[in-house]
Amino acid sequence: MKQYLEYSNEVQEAFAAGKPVVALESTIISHGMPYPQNVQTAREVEQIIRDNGAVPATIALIDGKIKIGLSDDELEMFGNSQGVAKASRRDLAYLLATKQLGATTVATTMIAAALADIKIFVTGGIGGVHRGAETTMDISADLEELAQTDVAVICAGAKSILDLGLTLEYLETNGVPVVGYGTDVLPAFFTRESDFKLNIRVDNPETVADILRVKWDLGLKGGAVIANPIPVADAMEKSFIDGIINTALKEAEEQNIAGKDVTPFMLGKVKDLTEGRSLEANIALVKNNAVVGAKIAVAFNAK
Ligand code: PSU
Ligand code: MN
Repeated sequence: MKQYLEYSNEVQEAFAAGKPVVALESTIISHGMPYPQNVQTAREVEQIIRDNGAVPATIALIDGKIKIGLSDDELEMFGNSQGVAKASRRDLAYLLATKQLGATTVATTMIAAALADIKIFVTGGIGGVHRGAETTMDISADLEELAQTDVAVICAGAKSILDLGLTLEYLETNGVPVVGYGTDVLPAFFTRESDFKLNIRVDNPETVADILRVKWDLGLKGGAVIANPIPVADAMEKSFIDGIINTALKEAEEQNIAGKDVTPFMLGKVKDLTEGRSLEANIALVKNNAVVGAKIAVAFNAK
């Protein structure tokens, strides 16, 4: 297995020194944001993680290897490449065997992090159960991964392009803890709140680390969702973003968008329809998650 993993110098040194490491995904770079904001944001997020006492490991598939940490040149090349494949669990072996550039989703980043023994992973939002899933069966592989792979995902909840209620039901069925970080309700990515109450609220990184430790000590397989609301100053108006999402959903249906293209299509449409405001919110919430994720990694590492 080790032959497929390649570590950056920084990550290697972090492991040798026993420092906490935080995984970062790369679909957000290739499919979630346009160049050059994607590379700039990725760099800034990495620096925030360093500033908060942990070491960043951005994960991507390059030349037949699962990269655990990218060099500056690799990040630039990756963020500026056209046609990077979106790599979910099903695509991983194919993309490595054929040495293609692959962007890791939440699911695949969790797989890679677990292989590298990284327990804490920061991103923007997770995939989930799509609206209309009762007929399309479109349920993100992210949820199945959370059910089985021991990595905690710090995110700003999930976008209401999804059916948030069904997403929570799915996570509950699969025994995945959803921790509200300083919130009693599931955050909805662009907004701090949704109609869905959570049953775990934690207000500090140490308690999150304690929960993760106990869960995995008990052999309770699977991940956890740490849902951290977007900062107040960056949050969008609920009625505004709901309207945009409904328009985007209609367009996706009219254009028969399906399968792995649904989420990137929706993300792109929402960005266009908000004239870039959603991109700013997206960048702000990922940075906010990086602060919290690094603190959780530090606390987890101290146990
Ligand atoms: N949601 C976001 N931003 C993202 C994604 C989801 O708000 O960038 C990306 C993540 O990489 C996530 C993937 O793992 O989309 C989910 O894709 P799908 O719904 O096809 O499983
Ligand atoms: Mn899907």
